[in-house]
Amino acid sequence: MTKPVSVTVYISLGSNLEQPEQHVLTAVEEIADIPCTQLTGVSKIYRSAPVGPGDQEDYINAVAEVGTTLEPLALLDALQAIELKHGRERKVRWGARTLDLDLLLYGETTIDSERLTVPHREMHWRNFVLFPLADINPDLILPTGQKLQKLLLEVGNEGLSIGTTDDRFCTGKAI
Ligand code: A4P
Ligand code: MG
Repeated sequence: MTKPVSVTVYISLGSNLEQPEQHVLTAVEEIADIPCTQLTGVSKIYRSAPVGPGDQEDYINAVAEVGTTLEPLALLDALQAIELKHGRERKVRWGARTLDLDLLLYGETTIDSERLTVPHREMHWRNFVLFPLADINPDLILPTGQKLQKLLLEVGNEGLSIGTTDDRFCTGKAI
């Protein structure tokens, strides 16, 4: 039997309710525990101005890199199970949330199905996704052919700052 091939996947983490930093740090550990999946990188932890409706708190954001042999939908199931564990309620699109885990990139694969769009459709213009991604893989080229470095210049770092005093997540270069 041939061994399943491990795919490099990037997952974004976001939280702006109930001790958001704690939700994000715990979720990193839970992602590391997903079956058939190894955590291979974590960005610095960022604080970002909210994008979305109403008067929301700032978000804590980060990106994790994993190698996985899970198929995309099986991985999405695992990520949504972690969101539920954190008391995630889906009420308002882009509304406040205890934990949001988005599948940014699944290797070079492009997916456009009812449950899953990959690359994540908003990632190209969100500095709170692109800067953490660059902490892990600065030379990344997206499946669309876009260079991460070029996207970073386009989006700029407005509203974004380093969001933790936990020195495990403060080691990369300053933005
Ligand atoms: N879905 C499709 N593609 C994906 C994907 N690549 N990854 C589907 C994850 N899910 C994907 O998501 C709705 C459905 O999208 C899922 O059931 C899944 O089948 P959701 O998490 O329930 O809803 P949502 O998160 O409110 O909507 P959406 O459009 O996914 O929002 P985003 O893009 O996740 O944005 N501001 C700051 N500063 N920082 C943030 O992290 N996050 C958001 C949420 C808004 N504003 C923010 C931040
Ligand atoms: Mg989401």
